Amino acid sequence: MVRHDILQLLAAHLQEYVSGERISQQLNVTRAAVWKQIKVLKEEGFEIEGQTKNGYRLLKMSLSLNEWALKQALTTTSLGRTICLEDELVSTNVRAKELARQGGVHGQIVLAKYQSLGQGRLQRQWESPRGGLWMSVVLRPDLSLADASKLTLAASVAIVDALEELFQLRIGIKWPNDLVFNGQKLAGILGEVVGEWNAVQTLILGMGINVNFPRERLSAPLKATTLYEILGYEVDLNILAAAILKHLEDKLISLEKKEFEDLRLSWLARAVGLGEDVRILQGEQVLQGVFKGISIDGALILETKDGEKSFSAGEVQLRSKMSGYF
Ligand code: BT5
Repeated sequence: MVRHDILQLLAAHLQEYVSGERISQQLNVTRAAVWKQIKVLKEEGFEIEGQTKNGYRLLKMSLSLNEWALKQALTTTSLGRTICLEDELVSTNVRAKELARQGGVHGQIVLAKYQSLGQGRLQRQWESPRGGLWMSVVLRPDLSLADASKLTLAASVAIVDALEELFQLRIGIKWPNDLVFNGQKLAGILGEVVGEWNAVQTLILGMGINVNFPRERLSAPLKATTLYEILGYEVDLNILAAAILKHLEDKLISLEKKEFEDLRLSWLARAVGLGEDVRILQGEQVLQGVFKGISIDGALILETKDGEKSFSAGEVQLRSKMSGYF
């Protein structure tokens, strides 16, 4: 893609002028075509100065999603090596499922700058304004069905690790996979199996993180926050996506080697409400007990007055005291 080639050239000479003539000769396109692509890059958020005499100078990379910038940031071997980035999609999970059915490769990712109908679990909606990281990964892991369910836990920990690594933030995990900061939801995960439940070959892991936008872009009743609210500045979505994918890939490799203990411990270290009195909603039923931990297969362990019980994700909802049990 000519636009990416121009970017490559400018980035190789960051802060320096590269003449329009040189770009057009090197890439074998007209000066007018160069000018047109530079204009698009500026619209995408790249700060590029243009001078008739000296040419173009890249002053600052864009913070918004860009395929070329994401590829530069990636340090993975399988995840994110094939990228589908759209300006707008109904839902990245929906597109990822389509791609998976058409034979999409393991590790392929789907991103959208805006989702018109982002999905949460159980037919709930996920609000997805511009500036967020809305990403789905197509996974064809070498895992059994039971182990595949651990991938949503792996995704939670991967996001938490990436946020800590990049911004020294400590994010809590509310079982099974809500990421929260001061009791407000920052990110959510939607894992879906493509095809038959008893023959998992493909899993779609959708991750939604509220990043570069103010809280007001989300509807008022939500107990939600954004990274922008927490940090007070905007961050590079490409670097964030790449960091998450790297952490996720490492965890996936451990799971494929049947190593779950590290993941379970990392998850527990961040768990909200651990050791506390919680309520579990199972349809209409409410159970009370102490949140003891998670089992080897990722189920929540509750100590009730009738003894220990375990619940798998999807089946129940957790309500902690901190969130006023709701
Ligand atoms: C989730 O569902 O938390 C999973 C969200 C997954 C979203 C990603 S984005 C990329 C990929 N493509 C998709 O279409 N989806 C995935 P759940 O636990 O059911 O939470 C949904 C509930 O969170 C909603 O009912 C709202 O109450 C609340 N909510 C909706 N949008 C939110 C937002 N942006 N931030 C915080 N809370 C939100």
